[in-house]
Amino acid sequence: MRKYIFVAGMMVLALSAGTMSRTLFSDDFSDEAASNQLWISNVESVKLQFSNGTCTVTNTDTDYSGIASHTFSENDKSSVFTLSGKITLESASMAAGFVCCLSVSGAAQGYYISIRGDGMVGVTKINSSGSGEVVLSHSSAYLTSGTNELKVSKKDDQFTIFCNGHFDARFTDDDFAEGNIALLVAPKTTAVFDDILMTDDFDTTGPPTCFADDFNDGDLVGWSSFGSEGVEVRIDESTLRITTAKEQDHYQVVDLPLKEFVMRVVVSLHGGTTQNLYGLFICGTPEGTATIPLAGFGITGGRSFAAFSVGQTTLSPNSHIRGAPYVSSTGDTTFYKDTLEVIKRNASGDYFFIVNGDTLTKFAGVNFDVTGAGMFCLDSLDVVFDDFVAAEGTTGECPVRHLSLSGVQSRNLRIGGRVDARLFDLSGRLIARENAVSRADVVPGVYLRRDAIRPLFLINQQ
Ligand SMILES: [Ca+2]
Ligand SMILES: [Ca+2]
Repeated sequence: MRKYIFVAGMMVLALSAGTMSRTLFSDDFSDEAASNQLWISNVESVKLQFSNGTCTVTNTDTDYSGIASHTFSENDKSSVFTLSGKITLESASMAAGFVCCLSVSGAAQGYYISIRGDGMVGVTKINSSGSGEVVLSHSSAYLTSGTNELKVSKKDDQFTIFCNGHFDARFTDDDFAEGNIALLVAPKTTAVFDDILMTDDFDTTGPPTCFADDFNDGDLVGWSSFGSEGVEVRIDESTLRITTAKEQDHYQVVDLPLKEFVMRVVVSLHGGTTQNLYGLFICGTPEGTATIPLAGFGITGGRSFAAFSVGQTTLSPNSHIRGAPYVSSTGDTTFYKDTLEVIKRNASGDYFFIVNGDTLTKFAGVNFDVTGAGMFCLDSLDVVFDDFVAAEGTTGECPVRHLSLSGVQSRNLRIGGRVDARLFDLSGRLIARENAVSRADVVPGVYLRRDAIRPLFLINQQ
């Protein structure tokens, strides 16, 4: 027995030695005088204050982001690294983060990676002339309104961003291989930093391959949504309840790349019309257009179904569907449950729509790469969803997401033509909300246009 334990212990040691990383830099701000020597601000508008084991950085400039940088000696610079830290923002409009691969001779060139109080994540590359190029900017389902951990990992031209330990985004760029680091604060921002850590390893974690939610823990971490404003979406008795009014629709979506997959949900219609569809959908990422490519697999309370792309809906009746509640002659109401499944078995094949174990149809009308999946609900419906899973592969199995991030709200994004005019300036400020805006309404320049799932297009206006 003793021998066995010894051998097992040796194995653990060997394993951990293989994955050991070297710390290139760390500051938990527990020693104020030491921290004071590690960071430097070169502009009057950026002030650092060390207290309570944290570092508060305030940028009073109204137009420019500011940095407090740390300079490495040449030997300590690494082109492979993982940089992380905790950031607390005072308000939703503020933004802060890190600069990596920073060079401060001339303009402060490098990669500016930030999170904003309303859940946006952004990366801007600043070159030696000081001009910026937006690399990405989108909404993360894993940011909270409190303290967030932001992490960026780099190797060669590969960058991965994590929010609170969850994969958020990847980008590639090889302009700046290595450099210094900095704490980044947007204009008019106060941010509290803590536990800054930089190691010399690369985190190879990629996008998730599955997502499951039983809606038992009362929040919607990991979900985003789009559709109409004002839809009632809530956790109700360990289920997700969506109630739409007239002319409202709702799409509850998880950012998940899928090729061959199984998706499933249990759904129960509790009220509303028996004519309108609810069920599962998949979507892609729009390229240069305002419309999110989307395919739905839904049923109605009147026991019909449809597999459809936008604008091509035909309902077919099917008696395997249970549908709307039944009210007996004595006034007792029976609520039914329908299990909906969408299965895609190979990369070029059809999508099978299965209800309560019976394949109702196969659908071939999907001509986009699937980057999101979830549940939808058209207008005038009261629908209860439970036990959602979407998983790459053939098993349809995935651990229920056991995330609990206080303060996370399901983010309400917008779909379709209405998204088109959502223009942001380079610091991420919304400058046009509705589609009433025309190109003539904004001054020439570079803007961001955000779509609902994985935003962002650079628009060069003439
Ligand atoms: Ca600390
Ligand atoms: Ca449940």
